[in-house]
Amino acid sequence: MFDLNGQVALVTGATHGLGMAMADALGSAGATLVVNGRSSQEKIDKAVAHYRGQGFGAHGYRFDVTDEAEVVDAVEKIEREVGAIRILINNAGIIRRVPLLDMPLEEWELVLKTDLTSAFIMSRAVAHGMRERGAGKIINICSMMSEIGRDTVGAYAAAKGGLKMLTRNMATEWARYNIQVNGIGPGYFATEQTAPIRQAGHPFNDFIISRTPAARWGDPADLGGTAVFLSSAASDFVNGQVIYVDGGILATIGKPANE
Ligand code: GCO
Repeated sequence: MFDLNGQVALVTGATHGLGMAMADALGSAGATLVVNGRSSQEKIDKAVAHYRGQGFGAHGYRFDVTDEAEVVDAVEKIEREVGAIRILINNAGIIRRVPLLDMPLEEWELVLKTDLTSAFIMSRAVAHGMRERGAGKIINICSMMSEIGRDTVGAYAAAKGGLKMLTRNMATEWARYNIQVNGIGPGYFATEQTAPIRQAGHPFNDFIISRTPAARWGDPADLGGTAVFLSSAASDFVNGQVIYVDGGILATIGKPANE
């Protein structure tokens, strides 16, 4: 039930980080991978070589997930050149750590467009074909910030909170077409995005370790199993759920520093 052989999986933002880790897991389960990047063809080519180096079928396409015309063209090209997209993981995203009182409107709009509107654009572009074929899997990469906030990530939290509700509404409208739409909410993972707050001795690093019951940062490979589950027949009756892969941080208020 976890076999993805013969299925085409489009993972956005999979030239590095969590997207690459999830794509690796889907490739290991047999999926043919399609990865995208926005800017650097070199990065895309390097990522495709990484996947092909593991024996996975892999193809790279350069397009901007926030540009609907580019997305519609890319989906049409992918489905003509590689095959029908059965699995979409909306992973591409950015973060800007700026207090709300200081955040320029342009920055706010960039985060919302990249982290939330892109999922609407991408999912709608692939869902038409999934509805016609009577099957599909869409996974939106949410965040712990879909549930809680913290200083300086207000735009990101608003986008990720919206993405959780968009996931539920996509599930509401598309489950009848046998399209399962769900989310994954990563906790704190060791990636490029969190590198600035993971520096040894950085107060945030110590804080996260103390607030996480598993007492460690997530390893991107920790997301693979959940990504395969939500991409496979094992989740055919799962709709509108966000699975938090967070080491338990959302389950607890934490404990006093001296305990
Ligand atoms: C931050 C982090 C978080 C993580 C992740 C948590 O600045 O607090 O970047 O936002 O990236 O999204 O789920």
